[in-house]
Amino acid sequence: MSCHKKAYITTPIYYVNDIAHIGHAYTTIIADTVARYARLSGLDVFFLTGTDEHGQKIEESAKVRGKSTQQYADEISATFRSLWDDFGISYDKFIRTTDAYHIKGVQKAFDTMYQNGDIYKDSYKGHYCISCETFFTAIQLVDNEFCPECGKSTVIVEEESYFFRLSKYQDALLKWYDEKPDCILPRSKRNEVIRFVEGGLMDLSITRTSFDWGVKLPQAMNDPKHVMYVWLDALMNYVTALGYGNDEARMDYWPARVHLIGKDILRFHAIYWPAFLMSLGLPLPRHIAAHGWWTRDGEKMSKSKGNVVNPREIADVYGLDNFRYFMLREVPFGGDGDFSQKALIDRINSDLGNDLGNLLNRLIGMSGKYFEGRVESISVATYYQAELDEVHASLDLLEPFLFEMQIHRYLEELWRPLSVANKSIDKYQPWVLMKEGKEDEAMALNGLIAAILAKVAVMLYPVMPMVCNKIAGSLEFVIDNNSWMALIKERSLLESFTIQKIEPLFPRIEAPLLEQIEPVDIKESLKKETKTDSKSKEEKAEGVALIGIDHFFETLLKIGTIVEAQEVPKSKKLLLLQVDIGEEHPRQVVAGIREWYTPQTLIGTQVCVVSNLQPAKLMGMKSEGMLLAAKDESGLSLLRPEAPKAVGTQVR
Ligand code: ME8
Repeated sequence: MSCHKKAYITTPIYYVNDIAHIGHAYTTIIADTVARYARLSGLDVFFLTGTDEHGQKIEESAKVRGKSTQQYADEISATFRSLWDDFGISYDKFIRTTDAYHIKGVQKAFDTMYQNGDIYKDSYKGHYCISCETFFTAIQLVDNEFCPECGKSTVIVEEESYFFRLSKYQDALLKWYDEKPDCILPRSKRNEVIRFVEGGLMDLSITRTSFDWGVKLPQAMNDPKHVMYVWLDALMNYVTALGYGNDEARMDYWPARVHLIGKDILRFHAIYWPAFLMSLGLPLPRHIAAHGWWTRDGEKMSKSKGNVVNPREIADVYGLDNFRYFMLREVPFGGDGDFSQKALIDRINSDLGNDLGNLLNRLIGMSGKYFEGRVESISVATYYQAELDEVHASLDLLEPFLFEMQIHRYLEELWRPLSVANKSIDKYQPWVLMKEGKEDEAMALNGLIAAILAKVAVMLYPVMPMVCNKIAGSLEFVIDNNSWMALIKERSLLESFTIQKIEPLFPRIEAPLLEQIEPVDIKESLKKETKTDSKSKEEKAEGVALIGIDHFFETLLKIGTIVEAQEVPKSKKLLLLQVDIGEEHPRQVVAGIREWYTPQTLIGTQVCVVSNLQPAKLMGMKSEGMLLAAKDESGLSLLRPEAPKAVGTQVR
């Protein structure tokens, strides 16, 4: 270890009202990358993630699903945790705001703020958005009713409440932004925050009485009808995870090196959180880094559109490391990004396949052909000092990019050494060197390429850990703090070694591997459209397109019998079915029903099949039809004839 400086890195704690999507994965993967780099460089890292489980929104989500709030929170929290585990996220602690130590820590904080004169009781009347768990003033509302953040309807809430003296901290906050210009990253975002604070801060209502699912006030307050505002509860996780209010054992990790968040929650982190910390007498975090928003194929992701990108599905099909690389390389930190398979495939084929994977293949080829796989570095500096200098100049620039969250620039700069390597092969042409009897020069060229690949693998490891370990394995070294010191800081080359042949790392992808949006989501959106209306019949007739009978009969629905069923490997959602609909061969149907049916219970049963649908590919498998099904809160049911019907019978 070069030193034992501490680095505390956090993600937001995610609400348990939904399962993880690409946006959550993005924040977590950035944090994981920073944590991995910090460890590699010898820092003593503590990396925190977790789930945010209190508040009215979650109480309501549980109710809708007919579950107890705790049971519901347990289930969804576990899905986040297992996704991060499956993704190899290197977190040191996973906090849940329903954990007893957290609750105790939040109560301690409330008590301290109260003792410091920063909390007082009053009554509150305001427009409240349950979805955002935020009060708004009348002028902030859209059309006098709707939430300016999410567009949903707000409700008027009048209740007794405790308030935090946020207004008292206005000047201190402005001073902080001024003195620490990189406290908010990217720096452009800092101006937004400053403008907001300069506009004047109102005291903040920090308790609620209208629901129960939250942290109670400390016993000493003797006011049992209040629960704490979910953001006070949630933000405190960053210190309760270190033992604040309990054994305080890990409080020496505080202050955080960086809180990674999305831009949607910047205000809470850049205004409320430092004000709370000042009230508690704790130091302020070094950076609050807010990234931008992901859309899909140019559209906002939403469940009703059925276009939410499932990170597990993408990682399964395209490779986790490739997905990580894509997300971090594709958008400048702070900017919005668009997810499309095309953009992902381009990155894999071009940056990864052509520039990186191919270079390793070339080295394996050259060293195998001329030197039986031996690679020696002794004469590299003799022949290729200029190339080495260029490579090291690039590598020296990298670390600050990473710690300032300019990860796209980090990756961009990291590709320069690869380009030096690829160009050197073209320029010095080892086959010509060999022909001219300059074996020493050719060997040194291989040594140069190997050194560049090794250095790039070390620095790329935080972004693509599995791939880089494979590259290191092929070059017979191990990526750790020692090799980071030697190859990056001390500019060493590799020792002599025999290269290990490995399979190509990035096989070329010719066409999108996923072709269809999950049918379940489409039904979900139809269900929503029909549910939300309290409108008159006329309005309804206008809103829903009526179709003629001929139009309906364009859809050929047929009764089929499932003759074979099996699970689709690596997919939690899909089953692969063969359905006999009275044709010469059964139809192959890939159906997103695995959560509700096992293959054994399906074989021999009848279903209703859309038989004239254009074939689609799902997880690389052809699907030649779709099953009709209905899904509500209690699950999904296939539609079947009431009594058995001959296969191929038309449904009309
Ligand atoms: O806000 N693009 O939790 P949350 C990019 N519990 N990032 C996205 C995204 C998208 N489309 N959608 C979500 C909360 N995110 C609170 C946090 S912290 C003390 C409490 C990411 O489940 C992004 O990081 O709504 C955003 O900040 C976070 O998910 C919000 O997650």
